Parts: sequence; C-alpha cells; structure tokens
Amino acid sequence: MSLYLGLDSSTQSLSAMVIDTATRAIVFEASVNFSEAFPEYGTQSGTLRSDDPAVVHAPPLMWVEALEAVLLQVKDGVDVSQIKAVSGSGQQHGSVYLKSFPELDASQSLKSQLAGCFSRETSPIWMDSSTSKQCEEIREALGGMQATTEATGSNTFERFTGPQIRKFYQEEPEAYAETKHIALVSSFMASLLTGKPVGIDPGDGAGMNLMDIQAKQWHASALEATAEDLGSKLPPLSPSHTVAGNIASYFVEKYGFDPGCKSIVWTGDNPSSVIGLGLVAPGMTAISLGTSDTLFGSMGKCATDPNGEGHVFGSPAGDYMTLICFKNGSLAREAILNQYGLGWEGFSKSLDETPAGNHGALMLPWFEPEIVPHVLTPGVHRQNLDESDAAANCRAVVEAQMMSMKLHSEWMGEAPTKIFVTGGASANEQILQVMADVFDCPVHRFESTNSAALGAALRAAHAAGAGEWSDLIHGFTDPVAGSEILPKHEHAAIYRDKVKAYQVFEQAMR
Ligand code: ADP
Ligand code: XUL
Repeated sequence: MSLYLGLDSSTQSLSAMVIDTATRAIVFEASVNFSEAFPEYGTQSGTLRSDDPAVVHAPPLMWVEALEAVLLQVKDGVDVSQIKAVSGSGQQHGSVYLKSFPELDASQSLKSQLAGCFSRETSPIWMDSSTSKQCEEIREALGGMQATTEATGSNTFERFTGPQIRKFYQEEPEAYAETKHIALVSSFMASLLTGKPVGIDPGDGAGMNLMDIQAKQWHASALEATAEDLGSKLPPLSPSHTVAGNIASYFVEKYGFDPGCKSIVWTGDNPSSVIGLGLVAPGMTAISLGTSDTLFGSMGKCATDPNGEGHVFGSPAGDYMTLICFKNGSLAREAILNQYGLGWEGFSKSLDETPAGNHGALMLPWFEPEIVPHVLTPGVHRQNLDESDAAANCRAVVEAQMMSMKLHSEWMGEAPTKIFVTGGASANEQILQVMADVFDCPVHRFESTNSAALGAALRAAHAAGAGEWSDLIHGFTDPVAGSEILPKHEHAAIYRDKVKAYQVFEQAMR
C-alpha cells in the first residue's frame, strides 16, 4: 500500500481523499459540511454574513474543528498508519491572524488549544468585496493597474489578501500590532498538521497582491504599500513540493498516523485542481463549476492580462497557471433554482426544453457583487426576458455564464480546443452542453468532482518522492471514458453572434 492523504478546505466543506499510488485508486473519500456539522458558528454555506453584503467572513475555529471531524472519518475508513504523506488545498485569498501558535498537546482538543490564539476572531474570505479603497491605495503605490499586474500577476482585487490585510491594519491597528502570524487558509491548515507555522506556496501566494510573480518571493514594495512591518508577520514562500516537516505528534497520538508521515505545504484550491485535472503540461484549459466558476489553464511562461481581469498564479507543477474567477457561479444557478422552486432535474429539463440562443433573451446574473466583470453593486438585469418564464430564466443564467467566460478569457490568446470540467455542477450534462456550444469545442468530465482534494493527494505523493508528474497522474486524472460532450455546430453559430449582443449589454450595465 502507498497511501497519500489530500484535504480540501473549501468555502462550504472540508473534504478528504486517500489515494493508493500502488493500485492507482481513490480508496477513501469523506467530507464535513461546515454549516451542517457546526451550526453553533452561525454560518450560511460556510460563511458569516453581515448587513453589508460586501463583508463576508468565516470563523477559523470552525475549520479547526472540521479538521478533527474529517480525520476521525479518515481513521475509521483507512489504515492511517500507512499514510506516507499529507497535503491539502484551501479556498484562496482568505486570511487567518494569530497572536501565537500553540505547542499542540494530544490530551486536549485542537479547538481548545487554538481558541485563544487569534488576534482576529473571523477571517475575511474570497467572497468579501469590501476593500475597494485599499485596492486603490495599493495599486497607486505600485504605479497603477499595469504595473501592479506585471509585478504581482494580478491587478488589485477586493478579495486578495494584501488589500484585506491593509483594511485590518487601518481599521484595527491594535489587533494588527498584536498579530504575530498571518496565514492563508491553506498555510493555516498546513500549520495545524505540522504543529508549527509553515510557508505559503507560490500558487496561493500569488493570490495576495504581495508576491513578485517572476521571482516567487515577497515583493518588497507591495509589502510596504500594504501594512507596516508586514514582512515579519508572513511566513516564507515555499515551493509547493516543500516537506514542511513530519506530521505533528498530536496526530500520531490521536489518530494513529505514522511518526514519519510527511506534512507537505498546502496550496490554493484552484492550483490544486490544476494537478487534480492532470494539467501538468502547458496549454490545457479547465473550468471548475463550484461555488464560484473558475476558468484556468497551465502556462509555460508568465503572461499577464492587459485588461487586469485575469490572474497569473504559480502552478504546483512548476511553471504558471492562469485563473479567471466568476463569483456568481453555482450561487447564481442556485438563486434561479430557488426563485422558481425547481430541483436540478427541473433545471436541466428547462435547459432541454428551451432552444440554443433562448430567442435572444439575455441575463446579467449578478446576484452577488461580481469579480469578472468587476461589478460592485449586485443586480440581475434582463433583456428580452420575461421574469415569469422559469425555463427561459434557467437557460439565460447558464448562457450568460458561459458567454461571460468565453469573452473574458480571450486575452489568454488561443481559444481552447478541449475543456476539462470539474466542480459540483459538472454533474449536469445540460449545463455542459451549453458550455460546449458556446466555446465550440468538446468538454470532458471526470469521475471525481473533487479535483482539489485529488490534486492535494497527488501533490503529497509527488513531494514525498513517489514519482514524476506524468507517471503519478496516470490512472487518476483520465477523463471518464465516453463522457465527451460535443458542440452542436448550428448552436455554436448562434452563440458566435449572441456573444456580441451579450458584450454590448454587459458594457451598458456595469
Ligand atoms: P465548492 O467546492 O466551491 O464548495 P462544489 O464544487 O462542491 O463547490 O459545488 C457545489 C455546488 O454544485 C452546489 O452548491 C450546487 O449548486 C452544485 N450542484 C450540485 N449538483 C448539481 C447539478 N446536478 N446541477 C447543477 N449544479 C449542481
Ligand atoms: C479564486 C477564488 C475562488 C476561491 C474559491 O481566485 O477566489 O475560486 O478559491 O474557493
């Protein structure tokens, strides 16, 4: 047996996946849904909301509790002593602020040991869009949009960690001064497993507006533009394959891990999915239909988006990856589903019953402030679309999302010739047909919709020396045989024109 554990701490849940590289099989999967398992934290879909829709936080102590809960399931499901290495991925950009990091003691729970350690009780997460002022200040200090994008791989974005840290520094200077360690969700969880603060990898580090994208080191001017003394509070940037140490004795004693089990640096969920989808060579494109929709690809050289909408992150496979994040992904599809009282079956039926192009109906589904295009005031806009027509609204939301993804990814250069798709909504064939038609290329599905956890398990194996990427991914990241969804050419022709109308509507309303 050659077991490796991958964890994914996402917005709504913490998932675990154990793979066996000897038999090339996923041998165990488990998941803990934050809001269901820990209602006492008062989260909705894993998030804390306030009266201001721009402010979205989550309690880090809930993630700590979830780690114990998911490891209990792993312990019941596999022989934990056989796990050779563990790694993970986290929702990107979210940050955790600690006054101190405790020496872990197996006779007490993680929760009780961490409870007094936070200098900020709640963590701003990627859905927060309350830092426009700080974005502008940092962008100006770095010489404007283009200079910021070239320096850090992205323009400043409200959810990125640098602007979030600056807001905390400005609004709660005493708590900021008390903060000894600032972690990302990924590096915080990795620190728990290792029993000490560990580094941030260039995949997740690039989502902070603080990392020099070429050198993959902290960017001195960006640190200075963000907050006083920031360099001393951040851990080092560490390559994604870094062995942070052996797993902390806490987990050996409490769950039965082998004392020699390696604890590997974590990355962001999107960089992790790049591995979990097998995008280890440049030029491959994938779309994840999760809480948000993200479009990403692997890239040999670092090329940034001149429009400042897309991002460049480090890829755990070595080079770079691009990423464009559309916040109103499943969030928007679910809003329509709920508005018309449908289930996913009814939603899919509506897509079947309505024609490609939807008789020219258009929707801009900005239920939440949108990241791409940049729209801070939420609003749902309709054109040639009757709000009382449930089926047409189902088609309109999906067409809008696919057309927006096509339009805002054109800067990447070449149109994709094949798309790999993952995330919860990739189970929906009707949605994938619209994707194939709008992009006019085949779409391939995967067995596991949890590519981030799979990527984490594969990264654990890679960092522990189990093999080269091309060998390791074999048998794990092959698309489901016969799952290919082909574009219908008459539909593709309709969307070629409709994308232009969509662009005009989008520009008029943003
Ligand atoms: P994340 O990892 O971002 O938390 P997931 O990738 O697990 O999210 O996706 C979860 C989402 O998938 C759910 O919120 C739901 O909207 C969506 N989903 C699940 N099943 C279907 C389906 N059959 N059709 C469309 N969407 C679905
Ligand atoms: C990426 C982003 C989201 C989160 C979701 O930039 O903000 O995809 O990573 O977990």
